[in-house]
Amino acid sequence: MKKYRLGQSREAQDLDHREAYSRERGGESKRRQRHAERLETAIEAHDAEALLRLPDAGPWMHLPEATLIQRHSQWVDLETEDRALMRATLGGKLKGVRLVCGDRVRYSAAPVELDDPSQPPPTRSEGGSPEAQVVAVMPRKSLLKRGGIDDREPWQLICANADELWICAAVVDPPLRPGLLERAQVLALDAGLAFRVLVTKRDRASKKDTLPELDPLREQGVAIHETSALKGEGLEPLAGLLQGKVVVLLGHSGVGKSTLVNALHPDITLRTGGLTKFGTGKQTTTAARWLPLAAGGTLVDTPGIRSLSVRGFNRTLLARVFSEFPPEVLEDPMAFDPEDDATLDRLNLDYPERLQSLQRLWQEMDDRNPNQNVWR
Ligand SMILES: Nc1nc2c(ncn2[C@@H]2O[C@H](COP(=O)(O)OP(=O)(O)OP(=O)(O)O)[C@@H](O)[C@H]2O)c(=O)[nH]1
Ligand SMILES: [Mg+2]
Repeated sequence: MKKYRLGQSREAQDLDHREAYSRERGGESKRRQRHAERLETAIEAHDAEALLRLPDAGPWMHLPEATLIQRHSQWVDLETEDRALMRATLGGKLKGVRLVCGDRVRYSAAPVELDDPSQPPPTRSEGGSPEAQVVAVMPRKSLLKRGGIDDREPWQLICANADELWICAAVVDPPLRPGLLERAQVLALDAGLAFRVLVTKRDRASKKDTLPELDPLREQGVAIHETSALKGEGLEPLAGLLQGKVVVLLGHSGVGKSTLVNALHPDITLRTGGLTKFGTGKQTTTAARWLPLAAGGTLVDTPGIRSLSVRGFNRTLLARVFSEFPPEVLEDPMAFDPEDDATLDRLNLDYPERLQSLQRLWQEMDDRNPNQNVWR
C-alpha cells in the first residue's frame, strides 16, 4: 500500500511517480495518458519560483508609484508618493502575480471596474470604491515569505521591501516557544532581513525570571529585547531602532503585536484583542498592514501565525541558525542520535535539545513539495 505523507493529496503523490507513468506509456490507455499530461501541467502551474517572478515593469515607468499598504480579496490599498490613500484593483496583466504588503507598484488613475462584477463594491466604511488600477510591480528589495501549508501553495508571502524582522513572543499567554524563534530566524536569513526577538508582556513574569529558554539564542548573539507595552517598558530603544527602517512584526496571535504598534506610535489606534480561555489570541488583526510612523520608520503589523513552515528553504541557512554545532553535524544532522548519551557526550553540546530542533527543520526543508518544479 502507498503511504501518503501529511499534506499530500493522492494526486500530488502521483506526481512523484510520473516517471513510472512515462515508462509504461507504451501500452497504457488513452485515458491514463491524458491523466498523466494533466498532472504534468499541474506541476508547471505550481512552479515555486514562477510564483515569485514579476512581469517587467519597464513599459510602465512613466506612471506614478505607490506602496501597497494592505491587500483585500478584490482590491488593494495604496499609499501614494504624497502620502494620500488610494484604493485600486489589479490590472489584467497582473493576473496570477502575487502582490504582497510592501510592494512598490505603478498605477494608472483611470476609472476601473471590479474584476468580479457579481461582488458588491466596497462600502464607504470599507474605504469606498477603487479609483485606480495597479498595472506593474517594481522589483522587490527583499521578500519575507514562509513555506506554504499545502501542495498548491509552495510559498506564503508575508511582506516585501522590509529591512528587519522582529519576532514577537510573549512570556505567557500564549507561552514562549523557542522553536518558533529558530524558524523565524530562517525566514529572516532567507529574505536578508536583520533579526530581533521582542519578548512581550514582560510584566507577566517576575523580574527574577531570566527566561532561560532564550539562553541558546542569547549565546548565538541574537538581539533580544524585553518589553511591556502595558507598562511602557523597553520601548524607547525600539523607537530608536525603527528610524529609517521598515520593520515587520510577526508572532502568534495574542502576543501583543498590535498593542506594541499602538504603544510605539500614539497616533495609530489598531484594534487589539483579548485571549480565549485557552490563553491563545483571537486573530484580531486579519491582514498585514504597512504603517508609516510620523516619528520615522515603518512598522508592518501582521495577523497572528499558528506556525512557520520552512518547507522548501535552503538547508545551508541552518548552519547560521545553529552555528554552535560542529561542521560534521551541520553537514548531516540525521547521522547523530539525539537520544544517545555517548553521542551527546562526544559532541559536548551546551544545549543538546537543539539537536532535535536542527533535525526537525532539516527534515522539514526537504519535505519535498510534490507540486514544485524547482524547489531549491
Ligand atoms: N499584561 C500585558 N498584556 C498585554 C501586553 N501587550 C498586549 N497585551 C494584551 O494581549 C492581548 C492581545 O494583544 P494584541 O495586541 O491584540 O495581540 P496581537 O499579537 O496583535 O494579536 P493578533 O492580532 O490576533 O495576531 C490584549 O488583551 C492585550 O491587552 C503587555 O505588555 N502586557
Ligand atoms: Mg494584532
